[in-house]
Amino acid sequence: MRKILLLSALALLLAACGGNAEAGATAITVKVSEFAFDPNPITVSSGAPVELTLVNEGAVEHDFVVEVIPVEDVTTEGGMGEHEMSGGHEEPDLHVATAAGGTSVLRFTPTEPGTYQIICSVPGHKEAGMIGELIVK
Ligand SMILES: [Cu+2]
Repeated sequence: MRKILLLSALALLLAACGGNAEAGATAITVKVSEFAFDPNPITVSSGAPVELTLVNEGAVEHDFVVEVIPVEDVTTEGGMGEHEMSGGHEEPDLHVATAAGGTSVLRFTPTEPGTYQIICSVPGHKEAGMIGELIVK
């Protein structure tokens, strides 16, 4: 009995300390390089907060853009801020840019199931095939 209590206490402790994600968020690490997102597709759940860490393993800057997607509670951390983007001038619903060798974080809660296109908006990258899929279940 004592052992079981100890094990459940340990399990609670591990659950509380799991990963660096904010409480309750699904943590996903996405590697970017020339010219791909990994993993691809990325699958998340509607209504559940997501913490996406973008790790740039490439030699140039890359970003993560979903132009139109119903989302709530969007925040970014460690991004590059203003940078040159191809396409329209409207700010996409999801966007974080990462310098070569850098890391940035994008947090959001998707609210509508569907399949959404991810692109890297750095000029020429989408055209080079830097396209992915975000699946919201
Ligand atoms: Cu890119």
